[in-house]
Amino acid sequence: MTTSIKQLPDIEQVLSGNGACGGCPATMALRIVGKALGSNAIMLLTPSCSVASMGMTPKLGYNWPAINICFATAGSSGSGIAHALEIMQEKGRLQGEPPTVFCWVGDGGTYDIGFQALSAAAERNDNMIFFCYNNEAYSNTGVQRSGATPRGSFTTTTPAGKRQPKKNMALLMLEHNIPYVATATVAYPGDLYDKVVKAKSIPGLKYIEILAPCYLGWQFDMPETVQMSRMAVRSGAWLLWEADNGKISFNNPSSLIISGKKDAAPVDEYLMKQGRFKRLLKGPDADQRIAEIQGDIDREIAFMRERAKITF
Ligand SMILES: Cc1ncc(C[n+]2csc(CCOP(=O)(O)OP(=O)(O)O)c2C)c(N)n1
Ligand code: SF4
Ligand SMILES: [Mg+2]
Repeated sequence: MTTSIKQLPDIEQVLSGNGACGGCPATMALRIVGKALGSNAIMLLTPSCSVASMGMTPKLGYNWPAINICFATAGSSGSGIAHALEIMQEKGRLQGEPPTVFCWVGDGGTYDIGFQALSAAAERNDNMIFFCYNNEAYSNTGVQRSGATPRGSFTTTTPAGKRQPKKNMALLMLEHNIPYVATATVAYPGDLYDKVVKAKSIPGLKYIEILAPCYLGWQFDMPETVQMSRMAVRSGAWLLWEADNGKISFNNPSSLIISGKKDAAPVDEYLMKQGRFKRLLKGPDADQRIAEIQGDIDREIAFMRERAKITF
């Protein structure tokens, strides 16, 4: 059974007074991740909102040793730290439970700029948890499009709306044959918490991607962050799933959509809540553009349903 929000531990690894926007989904997600990981962990971050938010030593906003690394290098830097810890253990220089190595990286640093190093780390199955908090754009630098930006979305580099669909990064990671892959989002904190607890117990490379609706980039009212996250799931624009050793299972409420017990909500309502789709919705070809987005979602649901049937 999924852990309820009331059952989450009191431990706080994200400290008050950090520099994130109010209602920041990345920070909310990190708070839940902190409850699952505890304090015995080493954090690696690439340039992003989470770096800009954390402040400077000795007044760091996150209660872990945190290493600020180059954009392209989360995978390789995580591997280096993980191997260093293994060697220290072998030589008896590290006693007790070794710290969990985790990368905390935006979608720009995962889907695009850091993909090569992540792919190589996954192929080697190096021992770390790689989190992608996905706000579907390069938010920290003023909202440019990334490989995670959905079709139709306005960004400063897609002024007429992005023409291409987003890629399915979690599935790409699954195809690296790593032991654990999961998706999550902030409206389902118990689901995220349970997935991180599980990932922590598994050796090798674990990939967890968290949809993080960012009010600034998506252009909605700040207090609606969690609602937006829930609407993404209910419309099927974001599917909650996990894969243990390659076997995919879906989590509620996505499992109901996948099994056909519940229809996904039409995407219109979700799109209309977000200013980043406003130009598209006002254009003369609005109906066709909405149908394209709905088509992307329907195709993804159908594909994941079939992909989940393949087990070895
Ligand atoms: C090599 C390099 N290119 C560009 C930048 C500028 N930069 C800093 S943060 C950022 C955006 C990161 O986007 P993402 O990884 O999605 O994280 P988010 O800002 O959305 O949290 C960029 C482009 C940089 N620091 N280093
Ligand atoms: S711009 Fe978005 S992701 Fe960045 S700190 Fe603000 S709410 Fe968080
Ligand atoms: Mg981003």
